[in-house]
Amino acid sequence: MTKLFNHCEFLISAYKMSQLPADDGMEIAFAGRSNAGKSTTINALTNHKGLAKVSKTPGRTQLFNCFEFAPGMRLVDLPGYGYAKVPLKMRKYWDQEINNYLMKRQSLIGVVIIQDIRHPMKEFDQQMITWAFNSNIRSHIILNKADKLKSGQAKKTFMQVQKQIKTLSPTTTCQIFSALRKEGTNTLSEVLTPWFEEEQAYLKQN
Ligand SMILES: Nc1nc2c(ncn2[C@@H]2O[C@H](COP(=O)(O)OP(=O)(O)O)[C@@H](O)[C@H]2O)c(=O)[nH]1
Ligand SMILES: [Mg+2]
Repeated sequence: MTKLFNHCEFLISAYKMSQLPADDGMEIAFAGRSNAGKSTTINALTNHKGLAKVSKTPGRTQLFNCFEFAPGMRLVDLPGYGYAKVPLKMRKYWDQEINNYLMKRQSLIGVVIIQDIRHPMKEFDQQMITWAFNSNIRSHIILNKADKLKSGQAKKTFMQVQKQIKTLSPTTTCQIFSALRKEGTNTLSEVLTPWFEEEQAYLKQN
């Protein structure tokens, strides 16, 4: 197994799209509701405990946090979507900013959608899956915090979610995950590595 993500460095925290790194190369975005575990997942994947800031206060890290693991290859920790406890004005700003990012970012090659396995497939998650499919962007779902459930229960949810995904997007993949215990990181890496490889091969041909 190649360890593509093991030398990942923090690049920049952007408050707006214009502050993001130049829109070339390729990047994968980590999306999901606030507190689902986006930052913890990036830390588990990159094997770097303090890389992405894990927040004790949900909804606080409203920034695009960018990390680079090879020249021009980035992971982006998106702001949590639609968190109810931040002021409405701020929420609207961020929802709009995330939409902008998704619509305009040329270097975006895929999205990882992080969900709390105890609260899967909320409206935003479904929208993201459908949007990714319609936009020809790869997508992978992480059912995080599996350590909070008995394994039978986790598997049951996994099966149900898989069925539901199929109705929205036949290409979207899904896995059980625990960022806390780093369970599922190899699988995640095995899913994401070919995304970059495919894209590189495609870019070389064109
Ligand atoms: N039990 C458990 N807690 C987790 C897991 N992943 C993240 N958390 C906790 O959930 C909270 C939110 O995590 P964070 O990564 O900041 O979520 P984000 O807002 O999506 O970036 C933190 O208290 C984490 O420690 C997990 O796999 N299991
Ligand atoms: Mg975070």
